[in-house]
Amino acid sequence: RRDTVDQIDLDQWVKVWDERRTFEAHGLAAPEPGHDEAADGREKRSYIVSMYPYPSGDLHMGHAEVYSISDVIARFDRLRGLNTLNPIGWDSFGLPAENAAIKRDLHPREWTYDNIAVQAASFKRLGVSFDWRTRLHTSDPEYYRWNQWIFLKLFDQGLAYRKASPVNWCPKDHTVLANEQVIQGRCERCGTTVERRNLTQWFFRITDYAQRLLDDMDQLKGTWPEDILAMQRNWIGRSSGAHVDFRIVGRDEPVRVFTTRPDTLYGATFFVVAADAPLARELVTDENRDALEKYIAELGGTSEVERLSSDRAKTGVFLGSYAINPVNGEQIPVYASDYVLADYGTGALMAVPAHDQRDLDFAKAMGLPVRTVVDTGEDDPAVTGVATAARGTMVGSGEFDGLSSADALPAIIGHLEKSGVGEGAITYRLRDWLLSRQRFWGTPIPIIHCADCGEVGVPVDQLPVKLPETGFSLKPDDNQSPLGTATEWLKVDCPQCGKPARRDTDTMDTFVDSSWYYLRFPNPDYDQGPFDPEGVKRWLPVDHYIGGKEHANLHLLYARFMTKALHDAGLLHFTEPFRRLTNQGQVIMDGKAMSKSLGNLVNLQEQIAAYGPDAVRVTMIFAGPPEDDIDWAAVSPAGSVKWLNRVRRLASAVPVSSAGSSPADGDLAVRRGVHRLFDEITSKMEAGRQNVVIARLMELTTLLQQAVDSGPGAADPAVREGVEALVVALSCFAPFTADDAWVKLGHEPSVATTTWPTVDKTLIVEEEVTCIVQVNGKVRARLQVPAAITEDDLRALSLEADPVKKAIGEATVAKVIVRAPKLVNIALAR
Ligand code: ANZ
Ligand code: ZN
Repeated sequence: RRDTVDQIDLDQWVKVWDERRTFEAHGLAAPEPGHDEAADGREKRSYIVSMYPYPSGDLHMGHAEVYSISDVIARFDRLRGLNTLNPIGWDSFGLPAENAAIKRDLHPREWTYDNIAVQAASFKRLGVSFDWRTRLHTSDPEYYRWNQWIFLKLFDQGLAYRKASPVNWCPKDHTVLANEQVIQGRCERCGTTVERRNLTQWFFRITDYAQRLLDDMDQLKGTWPEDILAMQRNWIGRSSGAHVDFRIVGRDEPVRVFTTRPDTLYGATFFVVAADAPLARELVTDENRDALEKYIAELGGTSEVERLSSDRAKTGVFLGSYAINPVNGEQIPVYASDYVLADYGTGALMAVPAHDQRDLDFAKAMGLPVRTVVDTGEDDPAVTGVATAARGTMVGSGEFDGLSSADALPAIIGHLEKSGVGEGAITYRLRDWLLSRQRFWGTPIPIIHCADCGEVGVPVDQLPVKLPETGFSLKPDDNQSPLGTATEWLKVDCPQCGKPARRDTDTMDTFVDSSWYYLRFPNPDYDQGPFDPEGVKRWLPVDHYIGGKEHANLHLLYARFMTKALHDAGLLHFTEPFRRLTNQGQVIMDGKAMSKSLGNLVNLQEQIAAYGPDAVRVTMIFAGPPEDDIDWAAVSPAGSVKWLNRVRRLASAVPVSSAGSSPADGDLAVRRGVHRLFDEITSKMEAGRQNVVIARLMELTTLLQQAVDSGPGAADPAVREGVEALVVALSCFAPFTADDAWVKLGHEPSVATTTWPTVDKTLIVEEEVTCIVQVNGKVRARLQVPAAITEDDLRALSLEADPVKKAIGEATVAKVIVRAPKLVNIALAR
């Protein structure tokens, strides 16, 4: 196999790197024997993790992007002298393998491991600098055994539990779906209308960690993208307010509601419970039971976002019962509706239509009264149909009248607490993590159900509970868990009493696998626990995590939770797993996401065949900042090929005889140019501005070509110095081309084992000029500025200069005219 453009033997290079173990970290779980790491610098480590792939087929363009970006980071760190670990594994449990298995009547294992082999070969062909010793597959019993171990650890600590709860159910894929997998009432994968079912499911108690998940984001400020932090904050959704107990006429037990506006308590004119919560059936009177059942049957399939949307027409049924407002004894009617969520707050609310839009819409739909209790100065919501949510002055609220609503809020909470009918409260939108899946290709939940002893954990010395060889071929319309059909596998004696019992037939959400995989890479064969404590101490937390934005909520939240839970179990020394996070954009085509149905898929292997792996990688990086989407229709892999060939010709032009010459003997102007550019390349690299680095490397190529053609010539030591620097930096992006050029320059491979060139600062002292700053035509300051200063920088600098500030005084600046670098004119408004 040859580079189609200019004959680089790619396979040969892959072989060289493998044989020389070029990309292996120095010591995985422990230092290599005979190394005093403090002395040889290997103590300075860097752990770069890209979100591991799902083996859905061969690598696609999206994979090429994320691994190109993370590989640049890893290669740069290695060249900077950091002992760098860049691991690879596969997220190899999951639904597509199972669907493929059902279709072809082969065990899901076949499809999965075939695809892994294909992807592994493609990674090598792309020249990604993984340390292959870290390789793991989550579907290996040696891996999922530890999912089970961790599950049992959480189970023992009360962090894993089972409860019945309404869930989204896809009747075609035959599984529970998370809320975010339901798009407009349909299954994200197959488009089937989702049903609501009440199932008994396993949960992790992530809500116990809600506040810590919020608080610990302080550790991530500045190193995680702001929007991701905002999304996490939103997802956790902290609200503060009060719990209030409403008695129900004719019932002993009160019903508790959560409200963020206890100051509006006197304005509650009705009461609503979630139609799909058991409470609705408890509160309904006999006359209204049929109506409720009919309403419930019509629900199903509506996503939470839609249910909460204020655009949606409100529906509901009267339950025939009445709730008593604890502050004024008023009896208000109780309704059931789907705009109240069963699993938020308490699944019930006091409705204040004057001040809450959804309540107002419901009141209008049902003809219920609207009573203003906070005067905001706006028009009457009963007339306008627009609820007034602002703060204001209390009215119609008994002893609290005349107070500002801000003062009334704590006063009413105090009143509730004194009377024993409520208290200040904080709720989180975050729910417990539903991890049960009724699918085959996942980690069996290591629980045994015994008629006498209940839920009993499988003793750890009996782990792993391996998947049976049968059960995967269950058709999606068969109405049970696939593992439930493995009749022999199911039967087991209770570990506590020895009587015949039954294994749990659910498997785990694959987000369990990915919540801790980065802990296992330093020693993927470790068999004394899920991860090697020495390896973890050595590499964790992850220095830089790279992956898609689609994981902004769940995966990252689950990984953060798991880290904290394992920390609390005494197994980890840190509480946040990822120090720094980068989310790459998507690869799109003509402005649209690539998809089979749109017919705009770009095939990675075809791109590699046409342009070579290096050009594909360079094109990915050069297309824009890592965070931005790449429109493959707007880029030019052919242009990248041309540039790479120019670099190779340049390297060939430099005579081998100049190897080892002293750069100090080189042409000064060329050296200045090279060092100035390389200084910028280094700082942009540190800042993660990879696309800008490529642009500067292209400039450097041109500069050096000119030096060869019309400057001091190819044999000048300054040219060699520049070309070597170019090739070293290039190795981060185009490893095949760089090593080929490195050898042409007369060196031993691999360029990846050299070091990042250092910039001689004395060569890049900037030229300075004097800039005159005028205010209304009078010279107020003379500033020494770099000759290359930008307009924006110069404007800012001038406005900050003390004499200029003084001259401006209280006046308003009307106009600033900047003629960089020598003149700034400031005009004041009169
Ligand atoms: C009375 C009230 C008056 C409310 C008012 C708001 C404004 P956040 O802010 O998102 O936490 N609520 C309570 N439980 C609910 C549930 N299970 N499903 C849907 N809505 C529920 O929302 C809290 C507010 O949403 C609560 O405060 C409650 O309405 C409603 F002028 O109580 B409020
Ligand atoms: Zn038992």
